[in-house]
Amino acid sequence: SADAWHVAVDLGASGGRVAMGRVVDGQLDIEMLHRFPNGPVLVPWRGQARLYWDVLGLWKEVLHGLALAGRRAASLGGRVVSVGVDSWAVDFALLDADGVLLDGVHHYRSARNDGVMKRAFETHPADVLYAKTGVQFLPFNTLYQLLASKHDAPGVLARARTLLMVPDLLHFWLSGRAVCERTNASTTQFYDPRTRQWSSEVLRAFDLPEGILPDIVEPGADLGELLPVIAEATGLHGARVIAPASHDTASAVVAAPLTDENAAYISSGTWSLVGAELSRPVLSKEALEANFTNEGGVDGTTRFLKNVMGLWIVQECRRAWADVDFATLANEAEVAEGGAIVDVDDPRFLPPGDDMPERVKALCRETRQRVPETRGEIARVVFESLAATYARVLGELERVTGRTVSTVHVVGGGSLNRPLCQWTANATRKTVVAGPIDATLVGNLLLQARASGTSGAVTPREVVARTFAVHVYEPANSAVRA
Ligand code: LFR
Repeated sequence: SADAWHVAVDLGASGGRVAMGRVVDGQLDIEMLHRFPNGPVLVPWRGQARLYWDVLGLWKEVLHGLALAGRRAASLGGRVVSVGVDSWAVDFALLDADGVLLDGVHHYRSARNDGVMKRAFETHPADVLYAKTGVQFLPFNTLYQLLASKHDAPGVLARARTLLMVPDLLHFWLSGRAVCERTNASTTQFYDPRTRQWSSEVLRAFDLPEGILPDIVEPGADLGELLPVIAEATGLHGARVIAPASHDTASAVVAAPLTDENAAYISSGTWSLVGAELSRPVLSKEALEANFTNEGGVDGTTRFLKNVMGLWIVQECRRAWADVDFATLANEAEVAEGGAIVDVDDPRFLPPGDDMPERVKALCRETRQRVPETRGEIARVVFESLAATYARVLGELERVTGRTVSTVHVVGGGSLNRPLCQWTANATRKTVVAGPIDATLVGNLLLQARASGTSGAVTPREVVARTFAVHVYEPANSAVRA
């Protein structure tokens, strides 16, 4: 309905955004209100580097964005009816018995996770863990981070009474309700996708306290009105807090205009999440060997996907290159000499660092390929390597699920990258449909609209199809092959 606005807070690893949106005649109308940077903060621990998120700094920007939303909606003769937060996954806050934040929120790229997953496998074989959780093995899954926390600072976990994922923490500060939203809970690796509950077995096996895990709520859950102090501070009187699909990737999948069950998606941002929407989890030996994850989607669906390192490598290179913008880099890459393909998922790419261009060059050198020198050449190696990896992962997806992928939907910031989309079409030999760009925000807004009953009978994907134009890329002849 025309005067009811929803506010989405969308936190990404490199920046956050606050936007408001409403559904009018089956189309989404979005107003971008506030953008702010995000990134790791270095804090030493016993002389070693540790990375945190500036969670209070983010919260301050969120409050500012909410105040802007209230004023803007009023100036349009409307009002804000709901607020919801999505963010990256796996990271969490621990609260004590008084609901006070303990220790801050660690960044998933922090060195405190080094070696933890490998040690965990010594006592709990990977295949057993996969059979119980169906989660891709990544060294920063919440499970390993909790073990790292226990190792570094045992007092923290001992005092913890509540674990909240990042969006859950903000929902708690907005509404006073401490719950875990399902799509993000499913990334922890102590959630069982079959029972759809926390996995007592896994928690017990690692001697982790199940009592700190709150109730799981569905995406779309109404968490009540904004706390009076927050309504006062932001001017949003009467607005409700509605949990969207709080894992950003789950929101992006809501906004991917998939038309049939053979359509695949790539949610392309800091990470590239390559996968399909399934009606149930796949915990087979083949899925384990391909190291796919079974994350929870909306309406009981499974996000069967794989994390690929993504545009992170280029984001870090940009810092070394005086923050040259993505469009310039894409143009330079398009005309640069290419040909070298590196393993973008090499663990050496995981930590932040000003030497990211050097890391790309070193991998080319090690594999006896032409070493890129210019910005454009380095970016081209990364983009072509991403495209080759997408092709390989989609091939694995087809093998494990027995489906033949018809179309690949690229959503998120990477959908703007023309050469990357074309090289993806070439490498996968599939039609690539690019857009929408702001998929995480759009999915967040549309789930709030559906839950509040302001979008009428149209489904979120129908709204996306009616609202956003897409760009289609057909495979062309190219050197890039799977
Ligand atoms: C993407 C994302 C991925 C998750 C990674 C780390 O923004 O949420 O889905 O694996 O960040 O949390």
